[in-house]
Amino acid sequence: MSALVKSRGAFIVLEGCDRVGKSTQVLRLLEALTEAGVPNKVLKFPDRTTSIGKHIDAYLRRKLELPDKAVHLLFAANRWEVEGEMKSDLLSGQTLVVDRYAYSGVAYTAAKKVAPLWWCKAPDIGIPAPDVVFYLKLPAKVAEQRDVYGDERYEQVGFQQEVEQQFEALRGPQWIELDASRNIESLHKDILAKALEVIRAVDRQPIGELWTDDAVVQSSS
Ligand code: T5A
Repeated sequence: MSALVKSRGAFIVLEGCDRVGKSTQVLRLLEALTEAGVPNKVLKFPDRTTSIGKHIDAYLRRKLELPDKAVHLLFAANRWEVEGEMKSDLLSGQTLVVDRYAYSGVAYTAAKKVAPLWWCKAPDIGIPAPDVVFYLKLPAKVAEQRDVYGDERYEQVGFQQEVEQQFEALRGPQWIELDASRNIESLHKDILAKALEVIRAVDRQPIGELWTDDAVVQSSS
């Protein structure tokens, strides 16, 4: 159930495959929103600082082996552990700028082909839904040329191509796809303009919940 509120912050997510430029754009957006006087907070998933996040970090750096389904649930738990805080931040008028979210959770596990799509979505059902998702799209072979590529578990071109296909299947009405091969400033200008539009528009809208009405999830139950 969604709470009707008088005034709240916007929930903005940046998504995409590895090294497409999400963190760079999150930082630019944070600077611009702060300069514009918009109260804001940045979150990044996975949050590697929590006890769950430390296990995820070790897994990504190949220091720890875990079954695919177990690590999927850890990524989801890592979001649920801050769900209450996210809602109260939004309701108090703070705009959240979030570097990866549940879409990454689904896309990376679905790309491994270890579970059906409904199973991948299930642990995140009901988590706050973003007001806008900026999806940065870049061919994996271009991302591979960016620095420090290949250090972590999923940074392999073939796997990233699978992940990209899964992201495409998750597109919703709140998605905005951007060509991530463009230069940093031109991407930033487009993201900022749309973000400010969304911040103005969500003011009196309730916070949504992710995948509660999803057709894939409904058809499995
Ligand atoms: N994962 C995550 C799951 O499996 N399940 C989940 O539920 C979640 C949440 C860690 C991994 O975890 C997986 C997905 C990931 O494999 P991460 O820590 O976010 O996720 O890892 P990355 O996506 O690899 O994050 P990075 O910070 O490494 O990449 P970014 O943020 O996409 O890219 P960024 O901004 O750091 O830029 C990379 C390089 O490109 C340059 C930058 O200067 C930098 O050198 N760059 C550009 N160059 C040219 N043109 C542009 N427009 C550029 N923008 C940036």
